[in-house]
Amino acid sequence: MPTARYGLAVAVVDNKIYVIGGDSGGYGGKLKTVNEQFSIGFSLIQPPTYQETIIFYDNFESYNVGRLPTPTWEFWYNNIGSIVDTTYVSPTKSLRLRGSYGWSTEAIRRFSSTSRYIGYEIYGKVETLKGPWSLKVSFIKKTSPTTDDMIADVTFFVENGQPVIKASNIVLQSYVANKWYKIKVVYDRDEGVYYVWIDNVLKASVTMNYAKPYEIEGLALCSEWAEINCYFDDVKVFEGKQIPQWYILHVQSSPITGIQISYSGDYYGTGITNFGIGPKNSPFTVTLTAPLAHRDYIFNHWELDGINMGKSNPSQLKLVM
Ligand SMILES: [Ca+2]
Repeated sequence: MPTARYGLAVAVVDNKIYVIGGDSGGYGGKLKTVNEQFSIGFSLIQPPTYQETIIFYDNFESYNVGRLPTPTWEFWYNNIGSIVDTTYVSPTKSLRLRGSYGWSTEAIRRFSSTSRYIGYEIYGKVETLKGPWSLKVSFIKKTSPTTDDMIADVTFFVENGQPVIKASNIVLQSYVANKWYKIKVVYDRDEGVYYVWIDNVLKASVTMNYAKPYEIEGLALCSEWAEINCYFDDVKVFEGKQIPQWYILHVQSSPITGIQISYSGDYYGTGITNFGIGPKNSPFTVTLTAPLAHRDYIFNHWELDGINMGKSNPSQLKLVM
């Protein structure tokens, strides 16, 4: 844990530590005086805690080899593909899809949910490294006979000769052909954020502004314009019910205590360091405001886990846990 050696105040949330720093400029313990106007805030976002309920699961074992898995799965556009028994994750079969240039093959399975959190988990692999984009999975909503919105997507690209897996426009990692990857997404429809795991490792939280998050119609498994075989297995869609989480925001100061800190936002009040705000249900937002000066100490920055987060007399904490 970092030590707020020169900090005027430090707030601890879970294992995260927020420090309102003092300026120790000069020798002999004298502190220099600074006058600055501060306005920078910061936020902390972590994956939500929720209780998972499976909406559907499909391992493609119940379909005939050589056929499409219809009518359980719909094919809105192209329909090149079939159930195969040549590669799989679970026990004998998987789904092969192949797009063509200008006309993707998309297998859609409809579902409905009113939950704030929805997610999918799939295993996917490509037979060939070819771009610009090939395997893709996303939530989907049809917008016209030939178009749709793809929401919270994960896509296999070949970009500048390099194979990369992307979530929206964020590069997550590279990939190779003929290897199964486990892809998991949790979409927080109220916050407009989705979280992506590849092979059980959290890779990114992606902010997206989709206007109709509660109008999603289904999950789409796609082989796009690269015209290559893409395979899918063990496909799961789930919804999440949020579990209330209670946290105490600890506001401390070091090396001196007895600093008056005011807080506002979802909760209002003042406290004299060291003190706690809570327990409060997450998520919540508060703005902590430190005095500009206390004795010889001059307020001049906030720290998060020992890292200077910017100069700001008030600082906003947004907790989504
Ligand atoms: Ca299978």
